[in-house]
Amino acid sequence: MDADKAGFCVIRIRPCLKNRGRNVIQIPIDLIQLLRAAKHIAVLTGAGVSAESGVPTFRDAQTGLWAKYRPEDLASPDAFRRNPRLVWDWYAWRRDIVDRVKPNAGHYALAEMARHVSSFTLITQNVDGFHQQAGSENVVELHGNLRRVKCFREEVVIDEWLDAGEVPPRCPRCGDHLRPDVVWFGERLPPAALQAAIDAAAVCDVFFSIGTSGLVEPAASLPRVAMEHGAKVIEINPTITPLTPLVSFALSGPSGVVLPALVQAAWPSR
Ligand code: BV8
Repeated sequence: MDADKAGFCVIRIRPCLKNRGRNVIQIPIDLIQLLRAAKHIAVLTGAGVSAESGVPTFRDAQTGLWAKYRPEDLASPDAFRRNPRLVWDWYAWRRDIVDRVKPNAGHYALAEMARHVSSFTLITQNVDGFHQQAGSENVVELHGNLRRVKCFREEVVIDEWLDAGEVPPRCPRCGDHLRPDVVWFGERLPPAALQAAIDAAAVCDVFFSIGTSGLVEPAASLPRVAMEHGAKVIEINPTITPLTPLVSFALSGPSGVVLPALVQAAWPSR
């Protein structure tokens, strides 16, 4: 544990070769005790939790023909009105990446953590559905899911549509364009999901912020809601974020390495 230049404690999580060459990660005992005593754990995840699966984060530069676009410029209703095909193809490209990779050890460790706590709420900003694929239940999807499609005009999720070769395809009900069922910038979050996230942050005794830069609102305010209600906040991120100076434990490392070690340390499997 070393106090970073900014004077707050960051726990650098690095495997150290200690016993018979097997990687061992040291987790502070007071963090283990906090987890074992926790009654309600709430977790907020961002793109970083899927990075080790091979899904680019929003901070990662876009590649290929998307390199010249900022995600914020494509993920908006105006961008879709201006050029529906461009935005549809961007989501098709992202859906294709997600379809070719798998959840990682971090996703599975969170599904495991839920089995050891009486009350557990997993809130995600991710639209890749990897938490559910890794076995997590009742995942609160704040920003939707790119595997679902809805009508641009009526906002109704559409499961089947006639593929008349038009891109984007048309809504079978009203004929307007179909769009991915995700929340675009400037759009309201699903009220039930947002309320469930705020409620969990307000009652939890431990709140995790994992793999998020904490720049997009209202999701970025959830750790502060938890702090204001007396919860201990733990951040897992290889880089410093605006939240790092405020948390009880800042675990600086990749979530696919840190989370399995944390769960094993707190709830050793036989
Ligand atoms: C709204 C879905 C109003 C689509 C997304 C207050 C102040 C300022 C601005 C605003 C404000 N309130 C609202 C705004 C505007 C805006 C906003 O916040 N803008 C930002 C850019 C300043 N918010 C909105 O527009 C929201 N809507 O406010 O509506 C309203 C209200 C009522 C009625 C009508 C309207 C909607 C926001 C949601 C937008 N949709 N996604 C899609 O995916 O295409 S946001 C999208 O970007 C993601 O879902 C996520 O939320 C965000 C990306 O952030 P992260 O997930 O954190 O990812 P990032 O790449 O940034 O960082 C990755 C992190 O992981 C890094 O820190 C890195 O170090 C770390 N990492 C890397 N590898 C690892 C790792 N960590 C662990 N392990 C590793 N291996």
